[in-house]
This record gives sequence, structure tokens and C-alpha cells, in this order.
Amino acid sequence: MISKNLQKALIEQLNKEFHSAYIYLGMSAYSSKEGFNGASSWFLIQYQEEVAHGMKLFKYLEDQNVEITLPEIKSAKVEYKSLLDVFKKSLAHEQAMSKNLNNLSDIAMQEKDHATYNLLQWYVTEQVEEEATVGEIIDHIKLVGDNGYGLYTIDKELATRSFGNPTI
Ligand code: OFO
Repeated sequence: MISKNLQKALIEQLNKEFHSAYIYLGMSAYSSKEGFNGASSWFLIQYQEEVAHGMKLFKYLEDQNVEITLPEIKSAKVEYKSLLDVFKKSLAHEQAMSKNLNNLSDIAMQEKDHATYNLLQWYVTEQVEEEATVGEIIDHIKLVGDNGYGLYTIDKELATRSFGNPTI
């Protein structure tokens, strides 16, 4: 039985996962508008991954007989300054998500809720991969600077991402 305190925090996390999806949809729209079709596709896959994260938590809450509520999802930006800016914002977002998940893990550990702690470790591990992947993309964009051909090549590389396979 998950404590009321942890139930509330997990429902907040559920909302954050779907908000993440929404943020990535906005990033996809921005990239497409700027002609970065590879980045647009990359963010669209990230959107799908965030929906999958939300659904994994949704299923867990159902399995644990938690009474699910679905609070409003905040709006998401569709304007950024550049390809570098959009990926930097993505990294900052993932770092904030990692912090949330660490805090949630702390609560689960304090409450000796092993099942929830175990589930949360999946998310914690996933965050490490997400931060590393986005960090690497940022490094590549910084390397090419404003060089059009360089950005074109990175965009091509981003286009090769498929669901479950982060590329780069
Ligand atoms: Fe759900 O991993 Fe990113 O935010």
C-alpha cells in the first residue's frame, strides 16, 4: 500500500511526465518551423518516450490501486532562439526531472516502499541516459557553431533516431 504522501507525489510525477511530452512536442514544432526536420523528428520521438514514461507510471498506480487524478497539464513553449538553445533547454529540463525523481526515490526509501523505490530506479537510470544523450548533441552543435553545413549534418544524424534508440 503506497502512503498518501507518496501517492500525491507520484501523481505529480505522472503530470510532469505528460508535461515533458508536451514540452518536446513544442520543441518539435519549433525545429520543424526552422527547417531542422531531423531535430523535429528527434523531439517527436522524445515526445513518444515521455508519453511511454507517463503510461508506465499510470499502469503502476493502477496496479497499486491508487485513485488516479489527472490535474491540468501546463502549456509548453514553441519559440526558442536556436538549435543550440532548444537542446540546452531540453538538458535543463531533464536535469530538473532527475532532481524530482531523486527526491521521489528518497521519499520511497524513507517510507521503506520497496516496490515504488524499485520502479523509480528505472526512471533514475533512464534520466542518466537522457542527460548524456542531450549533452552529447549539445557538444556536437557547439563544435560546428554557426556553420550551415555542420548544422545540416547534425540534423541528418538526428533524423536517424528511432523509438528506443537514442542515436548520437
Ligand atoms: Fe521522462 O524522462 Fe525525460 O523528462
